[in-house]
Amino acid sequence: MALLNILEFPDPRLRTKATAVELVDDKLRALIGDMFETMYAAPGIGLAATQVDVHKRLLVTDVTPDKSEPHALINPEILEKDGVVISDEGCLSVPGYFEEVERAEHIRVRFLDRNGEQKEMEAEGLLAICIQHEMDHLDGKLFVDYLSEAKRQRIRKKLEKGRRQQSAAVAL
Ligand code: GNR
Ligand code: NI
Repeated sequence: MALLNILEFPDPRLRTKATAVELVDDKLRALIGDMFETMYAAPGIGLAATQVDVHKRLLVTDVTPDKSEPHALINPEILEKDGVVISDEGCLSVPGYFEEVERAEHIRVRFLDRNGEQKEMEAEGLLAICIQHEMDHLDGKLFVDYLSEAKRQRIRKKLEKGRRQQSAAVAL
């Protein structure tokens, strides 16, 4: 297992649209293992392959505090959505920022599991929000895209400034 590097906004690679997984094999299962390890270490409640610079339609999530409900969703598709919820979202690719985003309250999703078997799952609450957030990543979309241009630019500038200061500190 290995920890993977997480791309950060405004890295243009986060804008890549992921393509469908063609084959669920041991290599993909190894990537899924590394993505869970990276997500739990962060710590985070979800991770999309896009964030680790793999442009395949694959996401992992576990919204429990005790790592008890890991889900790996391959080629996920939303079949139904209902209701509207607004909640504060964060993103491992936009570290340190939390802003309100509107999502469907309840979703039904079809996907392949890590054995390549087709499954359907209903989700609500934080799990539904997280799956929608991760599926956006697979289309090159970030939660900051729902904010005003001014807010998004402010976040980008602060992240870039923080990174410049970090590299200057490391050079000392
Ligand atoms: O860890 C995460 N927390 C979170 C909180 C509210 C809404 C969405 C998320 S997903 C995020 C991890 C991440 O960036 N996944 O792409
Ligand atoms: Ni994210």
